Amino acid sequence: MRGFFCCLLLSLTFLGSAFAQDSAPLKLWYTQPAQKWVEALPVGNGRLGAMVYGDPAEEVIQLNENTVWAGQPNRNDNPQAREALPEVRRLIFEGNYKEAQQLANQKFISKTSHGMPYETAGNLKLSFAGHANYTNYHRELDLEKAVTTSSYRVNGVNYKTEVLSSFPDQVIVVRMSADKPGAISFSATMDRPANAAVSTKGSDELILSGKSGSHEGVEGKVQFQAQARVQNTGGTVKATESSLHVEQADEATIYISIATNFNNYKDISGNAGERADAYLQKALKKGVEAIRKDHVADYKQYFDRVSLALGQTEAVNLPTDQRIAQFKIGNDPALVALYFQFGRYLLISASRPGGQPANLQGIWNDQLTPPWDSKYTVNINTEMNYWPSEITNLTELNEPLIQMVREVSESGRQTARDMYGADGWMLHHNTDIWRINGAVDGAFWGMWPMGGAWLSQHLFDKYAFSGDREYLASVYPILKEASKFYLDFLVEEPEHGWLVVAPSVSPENAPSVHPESSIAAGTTMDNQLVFDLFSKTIKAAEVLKTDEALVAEMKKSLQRLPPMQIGKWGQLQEWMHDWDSPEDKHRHVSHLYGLYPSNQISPYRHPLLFDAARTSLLARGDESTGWSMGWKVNLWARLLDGNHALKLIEDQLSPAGSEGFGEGGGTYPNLFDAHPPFQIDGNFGCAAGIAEMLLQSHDGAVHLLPALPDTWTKGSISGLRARGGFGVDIKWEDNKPDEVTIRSALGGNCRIRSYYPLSGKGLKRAKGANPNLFYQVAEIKDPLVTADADLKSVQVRSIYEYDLKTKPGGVYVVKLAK
Ligand code: FUC
Repeated sequence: MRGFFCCLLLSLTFLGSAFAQDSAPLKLWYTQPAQKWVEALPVGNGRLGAMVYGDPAEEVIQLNENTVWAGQPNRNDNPQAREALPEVRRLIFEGNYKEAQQLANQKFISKTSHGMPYETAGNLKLSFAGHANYTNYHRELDLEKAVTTSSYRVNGVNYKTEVLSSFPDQVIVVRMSADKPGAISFSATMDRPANAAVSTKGSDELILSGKSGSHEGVEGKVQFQAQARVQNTGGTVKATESSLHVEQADEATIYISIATNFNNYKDISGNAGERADAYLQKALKKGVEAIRKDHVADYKQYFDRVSLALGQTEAVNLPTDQRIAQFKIGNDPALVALYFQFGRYLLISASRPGGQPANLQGIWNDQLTPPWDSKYTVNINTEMNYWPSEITNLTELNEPLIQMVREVSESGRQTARDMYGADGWMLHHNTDIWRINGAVDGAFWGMWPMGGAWLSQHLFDKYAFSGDREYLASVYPILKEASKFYLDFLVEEPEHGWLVVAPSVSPENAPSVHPESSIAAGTTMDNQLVFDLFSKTIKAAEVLKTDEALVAEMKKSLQRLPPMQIGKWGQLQEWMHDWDSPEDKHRHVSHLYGLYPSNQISPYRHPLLFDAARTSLLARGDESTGWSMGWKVNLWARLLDGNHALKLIEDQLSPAGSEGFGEGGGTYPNLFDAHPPFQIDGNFGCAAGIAEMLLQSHDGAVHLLPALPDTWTKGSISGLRARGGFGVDIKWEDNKPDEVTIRSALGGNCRIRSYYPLSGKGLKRAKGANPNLFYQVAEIKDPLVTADADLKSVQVRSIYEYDLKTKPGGVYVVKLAK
């Protein structure tokens, strides 16, 4: 076996040098049914999710509906915080971090709930008697259609099952066919780990009804109903009390409709049964053919916007699980392209307008109490879920996130007032479907008042890519009120007189000088977040010509924020004091927020900070949790080091070691990211990072192929988006941009940055500052450098910069100068 494996690897390595044609279908496929949940294949329409096992004899289709959450509308602010705030600050400023943390645990952390879990809706189970021995098995997820198929042969008959989750029709459809009439016989039932009962209606419908669980003293009051109706051609269908029996049908389709009583985070007075029924009746009338056709068209309008080719080797002929197994040691660039597109697939399938944003597991969860409740952790994870949305051309899918931010901005006013005596709104490090804003889990993790600041960045960034003023006006009040919170909450620290956030933490990390307490003031990430929030709010106010007095106040505060600091080993300091240890391997790299997703650290404008950020990231190391590696792909892309970014992709695309909790992330056979266990953020983070290696637009110019790995010599990407309304396609050869197409939606100057000289109609050498307002970069303060800092100096590649005047709707082609 071992010999065979080595042999296979050798041949793959050899073939890798000559790329075959780039026409491998975008499919995940396998030669055996799923045995575990992380082998099953996900489908989703934003609201309804299913994990399809593809088992010929005992099929399981695990179901989700994204409003099935434990509990009911509730709040978890701890108003004792307000009185304790001055004392906690005093303790921090005196250096009594342990006591400060103890006090925060007593007075700030929620005394009620710590957030409700997202729950599975249940399972549809299908039994096919006599199908245990099958041949010719194949199972796949087609990313170009968003349909799973399993096919196999039993007793000379070829069977096929397709599953999809339709957004236009709001149902999941399971369609079974065979190449011989009367060959389809099975029984069907539904179940759930708890709190539900299955019954039948008529001869052909299963109904699973239940109520969500109670948790941490909050009674579960979400009612849900899942209906599964069989429609068969030929044969018969009969019902018992809790199951259906189909005999000798030619074809059978199961329409699955699920709904709850959830109206919004304050209101659960809807009628689950009526809703589920309405979707079902509509779908039945429409029929499976039309549902499938509309589903594929609806899905493709998003998916087809971007294509990526990195070249392919013989490895594309292997099943996906085997490709993952040998990715790190073989040569399979097409798996990177597949993983990138799978990330886009997951966002289209988990986040649709009108629904909930993708949670820690997107919408896919088979448990009642999943890891971290599968809620919204906003000190990195929720934001990471949306990193691909703009650059990979899926801007509409931000809507559920924006709506959630709108809602936590309403609910968080009370938190700002009751806990901190402050104006505006705020959020700590977690929220859930009830839009809780209180501090949870313990002060070490939860004493972080920055959730509002980080989430607000996404609201502005959507504008930065689209230039849509009407949209900006619609979210401006949220930015403004988030800023008002910090205007009230910032406090002068005694050493330098800087305005800082206190109490807070540098997410989930404590310095080695006092490892048991993370509580701090003026952490680097907090400073960067407040800088960005104020800068973006000011920009928005100026675009909208409003709030002059507020703008002036924010500008004043900006001057008083701490600068970034470079510490003794040349690192970017994570804390206000030089506490960093080069041995610290913590998964969070919060102080590097300024490098990515923010743009406060530029290779060309701030070489000292750029070097310091690099020193910090090198010390942190590569291998970590899935999401941490996804972040590091982006960070190495921003450090313009494509080879190191690819090394991180290799680490991330290695088989996940275990299903337990741990720091050793990787990828499961179904391409789901492993924290471990499964957490979807790493999928999204890495997909965004792959795009970031090919195109960047945060640093005053559209940078072509900023971090292309040496081994990706030839390839193409089309449909990426850059700030200021530019669409960008790039073909490259010999690692150089060969042909670049720019589509301008808004017009304006397009400044193009490249490591190689370019030519094209209208292309001029760049002069002075970029006049395009979307490319103005907020000025940061010069960093403070420790006197005896061990500074490293990194050579950054020299660049060519060009200006191209564009018109709205114009298309421009630029080529490598020959
Ligand atoms: C943060 C991370 C953990 C995990 C959790 C959901 O707390 O530190 O690694 O991802 O969120």
